[in-house]
Amino acid sequence: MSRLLTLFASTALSLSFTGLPAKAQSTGDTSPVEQVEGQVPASGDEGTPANQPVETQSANAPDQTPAFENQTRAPQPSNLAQVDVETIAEDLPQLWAMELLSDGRMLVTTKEGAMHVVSTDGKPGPALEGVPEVDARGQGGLLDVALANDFESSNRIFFSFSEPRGDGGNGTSVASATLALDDNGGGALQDVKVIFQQTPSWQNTKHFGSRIVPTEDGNLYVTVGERSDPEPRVQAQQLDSGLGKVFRITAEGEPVEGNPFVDQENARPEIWSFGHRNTQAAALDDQGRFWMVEHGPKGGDELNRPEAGNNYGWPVITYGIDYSGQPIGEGITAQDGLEQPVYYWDPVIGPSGMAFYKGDEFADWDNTFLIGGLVSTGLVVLHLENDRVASEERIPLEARIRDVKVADDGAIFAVTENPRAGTSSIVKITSAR
Ligand SMILES: [Ca+2]
Repeated sequence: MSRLLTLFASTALSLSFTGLPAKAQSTGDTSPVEQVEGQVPASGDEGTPANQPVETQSANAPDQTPAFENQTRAPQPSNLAQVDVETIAEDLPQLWAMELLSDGRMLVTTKEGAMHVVSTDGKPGPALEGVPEVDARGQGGLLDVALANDFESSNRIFFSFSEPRGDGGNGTSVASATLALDDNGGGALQDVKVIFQQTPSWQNTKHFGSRIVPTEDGNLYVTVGERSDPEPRVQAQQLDSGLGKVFRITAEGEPVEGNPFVDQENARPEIWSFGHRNTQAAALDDQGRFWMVEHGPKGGDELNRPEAGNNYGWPVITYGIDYSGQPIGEGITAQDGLEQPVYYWDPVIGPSGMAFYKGDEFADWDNTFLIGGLVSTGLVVLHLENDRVASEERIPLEARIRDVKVADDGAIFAVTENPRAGTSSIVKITSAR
């Protein structure tokens, strides 16, 4: 079932989308129907030469100016990667997240609420037993999955999901479980325990986040959304609300000692940073520092490296505009006390899934972040220098990318999704030689 396709990052794909309006865009995190309507790949102009920005479409907010050089539209690197793309699994149910197991199998979550192990030849095993009920409407579902650092000995996993909380209300929750696999490709989650609940609950189907990033000391960064609607949106700025935050919790769901607001009254002790919109891409760098890419409004996706207690601005400052065409708030992009993003995209990439690249397969990609693009329909490769973006490269994959992982040998695995068909594929990306 393998298909091998060689892509040249800057030249290979001439994507034909005739009949679609040239500037149509959809956010990566709207409802499933909107997600695929009128979408134009933002994978860049395939004819753009090296050393020029890959993004050539008009900005949605052309009058906004970056706060520093290369905060947006950084040039492509001099050497553009050439990749081979091999489909290793297809016609899977629509997936949300993937973890690579040490034997080459893949642990995946489906948006509708199941967990499977996919064999090395691309076949999903029976649904694992013990997955709790999820609210899979809209953007909800079974979301991220992460292996504990001691997974090889403990079989412990963490996963996040849109938890039904009664009366149509819901919220993002994180659970831990022990993965007990059988010899038939299936198995069960045992000792399932909800360790953390984002509150307050809200009655809609939008902006659940979420990613779980285990740290070396056994704690977890957890990203969530601000539930999108005007009323909950502003709670991203409120320390007594769990909306629009990054949390740092222990493996038991407790606030980590040393969190910035543990001693502050009327503040949630689990909060690490705030003023975030909706984050579905997050990873540690090789120094163990936490980075993430959040979905912005129309033209406002942003890369941040959240530091303890800092305010990342949403919805007071942001790049881009509302999907209605109106400004967000006062339409400002900077304010004292609010952090600037390291980088932003206008138009958006629709970020989902993120990995720090380490490995021999792509020598030129040392010290890069790989980011899945729902809207850019490929991988975004950010080359870093001194914690800023030095160059941006795109690997078009002709599909919405939901998650990205790097294997020990440096090969890259990307999970695609097709919300209209309710299907996903897993592709393996290696260097073309
Ligand atoms: Ca921000």
